Amino acid sequence: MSNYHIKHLEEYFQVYRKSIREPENFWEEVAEEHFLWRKKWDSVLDWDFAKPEVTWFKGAKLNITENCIDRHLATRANKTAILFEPNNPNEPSEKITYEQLYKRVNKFANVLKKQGIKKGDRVCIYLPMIPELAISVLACARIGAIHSVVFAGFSATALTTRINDCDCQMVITSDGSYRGAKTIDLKSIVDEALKSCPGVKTVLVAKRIHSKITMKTGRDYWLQPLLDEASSDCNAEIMDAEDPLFILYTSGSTGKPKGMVHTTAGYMVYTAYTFKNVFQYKESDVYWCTADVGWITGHSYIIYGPLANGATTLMFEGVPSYPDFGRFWEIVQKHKVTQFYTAPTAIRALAKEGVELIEKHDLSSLKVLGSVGEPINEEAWHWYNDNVGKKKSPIVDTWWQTETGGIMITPIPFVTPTKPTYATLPFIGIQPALMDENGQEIKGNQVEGRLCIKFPWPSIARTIWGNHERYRETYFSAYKNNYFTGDGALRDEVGYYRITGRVDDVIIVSGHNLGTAPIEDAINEHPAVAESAIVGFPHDIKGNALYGYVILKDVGETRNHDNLRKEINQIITEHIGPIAKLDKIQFTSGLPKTRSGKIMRRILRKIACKETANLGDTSTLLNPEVVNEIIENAL
Ligand code: 7RM
Repeated sequence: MSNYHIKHLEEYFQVYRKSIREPENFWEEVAEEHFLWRKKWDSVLDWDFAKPEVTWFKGAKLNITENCIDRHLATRANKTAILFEPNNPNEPSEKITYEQLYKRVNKFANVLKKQGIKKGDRVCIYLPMIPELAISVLACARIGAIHSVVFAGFSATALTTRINDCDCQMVITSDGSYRGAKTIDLKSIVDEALKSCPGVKTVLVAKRIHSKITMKTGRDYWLQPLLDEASSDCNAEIMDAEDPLFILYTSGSTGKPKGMVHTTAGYMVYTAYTFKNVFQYKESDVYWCTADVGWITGHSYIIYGPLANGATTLMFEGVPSYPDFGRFWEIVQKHKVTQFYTAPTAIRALAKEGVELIEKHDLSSLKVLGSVGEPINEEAWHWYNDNVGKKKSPIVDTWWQTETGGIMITPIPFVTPTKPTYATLPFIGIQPALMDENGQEIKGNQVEGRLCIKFPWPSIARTIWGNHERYRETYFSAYKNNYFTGDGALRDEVGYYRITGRVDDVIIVSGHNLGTAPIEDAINEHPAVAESAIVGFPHDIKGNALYGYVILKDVGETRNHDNLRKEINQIITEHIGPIAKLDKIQFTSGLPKTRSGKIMRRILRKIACKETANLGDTSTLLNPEVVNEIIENAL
């Protein structure tokens, strides 16, 4: 029996049980039946969470692009693989068929080779949401180079850190990007970043906005002329199952960003299998995920998962508000989108604009709605369900992480009955556990705890680039023999999960994970700042916004505080990017600290959230008097 496509609840339970009782047999069958292997594996799974070490399909040989492109040519050569919708609605959309994708990826792969890129080399991709982004990702995979996509909203400093951390030899970028009514000068951000990246030998530049930019001789090349000369045949590099496919950076609660390493075979099998089931993808569907490829959602569910299933995946360059807040609905109507996958922050922003813009468009093609990135609040869930889904299209609230590679807890549409704000049941093969403060598993239903995963799944990140010890410490040290997610969750009376949010110092703002430490480090670079602490507070649209408490070096600082606030946000923009700007900045003479010198963020969080009635235990504070001062001046 093929378990590739689950259609009923009993089937879900049956397949789930099998995937837990006989995980190796289960994943072996999925891998065997649905993918193209150059050589089969010697063993399905080897693992030890104590080390930690996980390998799937050891000894197998394959290339993921043969699975995402070549094998579809026999039956889907003229089917649209990538449907590109530009920022400007008056510019035509572009359909790239599987056959065209094959040629364009091969040409690009040959350009990479000609520039000296080999298997195992790292290539940084810093591009807007244009076809070249997906094509360059696939071109790297074609020749076995490890791509490291950096979201094009990150600043030059953030780009420098990411390029240097994994020693990228090449950067692929564009002359600029369109974002709504704005244009962004990407190339000069790259130029700035590369001042401190001695390892980068080559920059390939795609033309998008036709702006005048400076090209550094011997380093920078326009992409198009190189593609024009390149052959459209390029043999796929035969990769080992566990060869790294990509690195993707995610912020941690402390220190520099973590370069999560995903490998080839397990990642492919899991993203393909989840895509098929979580979106109930059918051959003629048009699937649209609004994420940026700069995030894991774009890697797994714009590129690899959909293409591994021979799907049509829509790539949108623009923003939900341009030319107006009806743009998403206009696109759904224009392309008869069947699956629509977005983030709660976008849903809340759209809900605020009212339903008139929805009613002007025909959304009857929609079958499945998805949500990802942060907990979806009840109000947003109902608005999405009632107005976009017309109570007919199930919402799949998909919980997962950069580290998990693929969707972990989610309803299967038309299979799992949904429940507002609940991600519902673990996906096939996933074994969640809730833990108490003492590291013990909390069994039974109607309980709440810290969310762990007990058993490996094929797309778990294998390490942090260059720092395996940090990988162990971050994910495998808190709970013995478990992967710790950093999230809290509750399990209701029927066993459905609701993710309650981060339990560490990561704050999710508009669906972007932001660690507090790197933002504090940036603020502390301001010459007038002595110390700072960042917390999150609830925000109608962003989910959370950032509140900064700042101690100035000169307590009697006479300069205008509003100017200082602007300068602080400017520094944050330069170091991380505009997504990390603070909504509120309060200047204070001190921060509440424990005797061991730790800032008591719990108190600062309560003040920022205006929950000062009960501040909890403040007896261990070294300086309790500062709390009143902070409350009195709270913003
Ligand atoms: C896919 C992605 C991961 C963190 C994760 C959670 C939060 C993501 C949901 C969610 C509640 C969801 N990767 N998160 N999805 N919380 N419900 N459906 O977002 O690495 O960027 O973020 O996002 O806190 O740990 S990510």
